[in-house]
Amino acid sequence: KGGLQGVASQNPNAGTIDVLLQLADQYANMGSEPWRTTAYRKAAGALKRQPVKVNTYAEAIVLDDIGESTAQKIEEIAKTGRARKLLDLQSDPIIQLREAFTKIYGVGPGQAERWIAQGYRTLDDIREKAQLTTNQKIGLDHYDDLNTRIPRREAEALGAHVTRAAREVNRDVQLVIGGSYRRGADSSGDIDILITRQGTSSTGQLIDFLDELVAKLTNEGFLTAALAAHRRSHADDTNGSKWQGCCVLPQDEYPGDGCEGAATASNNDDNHEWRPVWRRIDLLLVPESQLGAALIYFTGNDIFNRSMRLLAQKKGMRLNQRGLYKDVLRGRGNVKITEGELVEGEDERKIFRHLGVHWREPHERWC
Ligand code: DCP
Ligand code: MG
Ligand code: MN
Repeated sequence: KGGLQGVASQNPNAGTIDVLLQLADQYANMGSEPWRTTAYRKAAGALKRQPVKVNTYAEAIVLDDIGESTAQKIEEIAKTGRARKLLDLQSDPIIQLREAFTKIYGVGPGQAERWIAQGYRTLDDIREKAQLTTNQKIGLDHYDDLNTRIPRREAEALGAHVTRAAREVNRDVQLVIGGSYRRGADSSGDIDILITRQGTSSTGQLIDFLDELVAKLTNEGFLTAALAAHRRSHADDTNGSKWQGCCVLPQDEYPGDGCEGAATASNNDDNHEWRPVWRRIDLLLVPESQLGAALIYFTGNDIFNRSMRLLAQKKGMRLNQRGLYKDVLRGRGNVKITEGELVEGEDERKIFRHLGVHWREPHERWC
């Protein structure tokens, strides 16, 4: 992650936001002090909403979502163009190593830490000596590709390819590209595709379709690997309704013309020779009755989602990727006892309305 992620570069705080997001990413990789990641991301969101440049501690501290230490950072970045803390973190060799290891798909901060403790110092050490899961092997074999962001035009073409294939399997399915793409990002880390069909009320009604679609796309070479689903929190359990893997856009479908388009789109290769670029893809089955809630969840971003769930909780309701529920019985420690009664699942706008918040277009949901 990191970088400007779709922040219009004419935003007066774009430079500060970029440094704050890099700090957030650093702390995310470190695994310790996770609240700092949240704090920096929220502060970046607060700055994004400002029409003028925030230059001083005093100007920053009065904004929602910005605390003392972050306000100090904002003044430092606005004045010097950088944050000392970030430079310190970036120049620490162990931190660099941790970052290099966690950039392997399927490797979290804990795994990276263990490998460092075992004395591994390079990706080659990992390749030769570490015990790797299937996902980690794929992540290591396609390290550069999977760490390159997908330009918006390529994401569009990937979505079009999957949509075409899906329609060939079943004319009645509808596909929506969600995730950062739906929020309008210039580039995405992966591509998230929601798949639904009119009249469906459970993912079971779509499973056969998914099997057929995955088989078709695999046979034609578009899908290049299936990733083992990682364990999710039980609250999020999607029970086989999510398929995660890798894909490659065929050369002649790259936006632009032929080889040149492909080379620019994948931003490597000086000699303009085409080579397949592996991308991460998530296919998400969504029954029509849950489409609105799923659209909210899979559009994100994750911080926007968290605040929507919190808001629901404050109003005695519960929001998850299946719907908005009321009369949820909670016991000690806010543990939910009953699922509650479904208020709305199908219509995204109605969910906003029931929560009493004004509608926010996907591109306004950066936090
Ligand atoms: N999501 C969430 N909480 C998480 C992970 C994901 O709420 N811990 C939701 C919000 C995300 C969406 O799922 O927007 C898709 O997840 P991605 O990891 O694909 O994130 P994005 O698509 O937003 O960004 P990227 O460009 O990195 O893929
Ligand atoms: Mg995504
Ligand atoms: Mn995803």
